[in-house]
Amino acid sequence: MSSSADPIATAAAIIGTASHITVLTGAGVSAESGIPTFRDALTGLWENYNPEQLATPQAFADNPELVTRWYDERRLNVAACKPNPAHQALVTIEQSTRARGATFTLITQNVDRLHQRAGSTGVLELHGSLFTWRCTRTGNESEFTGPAFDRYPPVSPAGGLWRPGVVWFGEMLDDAIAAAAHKAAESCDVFLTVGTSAIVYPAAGLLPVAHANGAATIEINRDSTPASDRVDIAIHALAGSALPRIAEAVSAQA
Ligand code: BV8
Repeated sequence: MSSSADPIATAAAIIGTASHITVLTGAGVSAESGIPTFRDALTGLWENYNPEQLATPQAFADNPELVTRWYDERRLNVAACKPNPAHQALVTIEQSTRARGATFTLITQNVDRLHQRAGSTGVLELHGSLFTWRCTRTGNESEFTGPAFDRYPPVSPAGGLWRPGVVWFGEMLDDAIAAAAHKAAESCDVFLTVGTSAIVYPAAGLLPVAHANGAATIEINRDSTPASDRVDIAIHALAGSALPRIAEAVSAQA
């Protein structure tokens, strides 16, 4: 079902009266902050690599220097970027949802922490974060928000290697985070997906869970995706323009 009326107004009316809205974001929500999406062609040193070949345990085992250098460069790049109007609009929607006593859950596939820097709270990071690194020997995690490591691969105090605290392809998601995300998908009455190609699982399986439980489903994405013809409202637009319009309309309803 796609609304013939203005889909932004229709989406805002649905969001503004939700009792539990669950949002899933992907790399497209950070694109207007200057962060390349996951499947955009990589530039520079990485133009000869497919990110899905770098984001695996095997790649790290085969070439820990290359993989840790790639992740540390991404960490420094995103640290220099700023949240964009899409991130800020989601904070506005979160705050107005909570102000009327309704529930709001934000799930992200992104590893850039821009939602948190914009003011989102309780963010479920399905795929971890570029700022958390884990010792391969002890499993201990540490936050790194400073300058680049002084060598690659970085060595941990325990004599292991620091690996990025992200979920690689072929790795399981954190059980508690995956369970919380699944619960938020199955218990919401509105599911909004923003800026994701909807091809990475289990993240892409959340929208069908919400739909199966009767939630109204809304997609905001620049391009069409495998989810586009299954949602109630498909808005093909940039997140940085569609979300602020929705947030403004939702706030006007309050
Ligand atoms: C798992 C962290 C159980 C790392 C990421 C074979 C063997 C093993 C597993 C599999 C297999 N075949 C399939 C699988 C499952 C696999 C999977 O789904 N693969 C896909 C490619 C088919 N999943 C897994 O492996 C998961 N684990 O299944 O464990 C298991 C275990 C062992 C064996 C079997 C199963 C783990 C998945 C997590 C991988 N880690 N990231 C890192 O960041 O380096 S996923 C990676 O893709 C990023 O996190 C990214 O967020 C995510 C999804 O991508 P998107 O966010 O959607 O970004 P993308 O670029 O694709 O799309 C952006 C969209 O935005 C576009 O549509 C574009 O149009 C739009 N856009 C652009 N600009 C804008 C915009 N929209 C609006 N406004 C804009 N301005």
